[in-house]
Amino acid sequence: MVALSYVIAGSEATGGAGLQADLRTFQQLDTYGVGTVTCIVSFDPKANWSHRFVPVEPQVVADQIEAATSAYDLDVVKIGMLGTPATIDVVAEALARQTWRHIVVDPVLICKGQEPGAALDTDTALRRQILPRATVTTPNLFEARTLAGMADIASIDDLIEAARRIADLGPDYVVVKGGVDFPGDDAIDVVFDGRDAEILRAPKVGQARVAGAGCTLAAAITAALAKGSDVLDAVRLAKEFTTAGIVERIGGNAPFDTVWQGASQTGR
Ligand code: PXL
Repeated sequence: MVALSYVIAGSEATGGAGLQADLRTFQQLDTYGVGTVTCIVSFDPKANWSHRFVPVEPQVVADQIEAATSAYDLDVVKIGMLGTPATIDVVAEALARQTWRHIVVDPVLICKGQEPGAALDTDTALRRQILPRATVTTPNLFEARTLAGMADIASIDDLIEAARRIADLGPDYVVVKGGVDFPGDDAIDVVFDGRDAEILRAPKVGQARVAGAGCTLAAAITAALAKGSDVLDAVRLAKEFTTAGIVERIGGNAPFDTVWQGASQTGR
């Protein structure tokens, strides 16, 4: 039978990030995608494409999780944007209700549409209630600085130190993504397994951020794990998959391009 990949995340209305990117990634990697929507983000083209954010009622999130986990024996899940402390309570309870082979947490911390006070509560809840359950977490540079409490991450040693500190919060594996903002010509990711760090490199594809790259990477890790990969192989495959999708990125009328998940034969 085909492997099942599950995601609990937000909808992003242009389709470039969030659940839409996750489900395309799951499909492209030959897994059956099941999704639970936590919130709806609709960028506002009249206001510089800023985020408009609407949470889904926590009970409706709980209902979706009940439907998904009752219909299928899901054991590998990706957690994307959760959005509010109330949603985090519901998701943390659901994660505690069964055993999971893997929980991949993309620690999406700040959404510009949220008021800063609420966002801080959400960050704290994510750190306390979700991150300790992660088998893999995939912070970007900004999220790594916040979670590790480091003002600056500018060298590979800093990336490793950040990964170490985040591993102390509970996750078994930490993937810190350097991305375009990290100095140098390569997109560098550090994979830390609690003992050793492996450095993954690929030449940067330009200097502009591409929307959906973080979502796609974590979703590709999830799909590879669902199919039985070990974590290091899953991260390596996910990086290749995401890099190919950035090379073949899709542009429209928004001021950012998005990853094309159909670009790669990696992992198929
Ligand atoms: O890329 C982070 C992200 C994740 N999930 C949703 C988003 C975004 C960024 O816009 O909207 C739903």
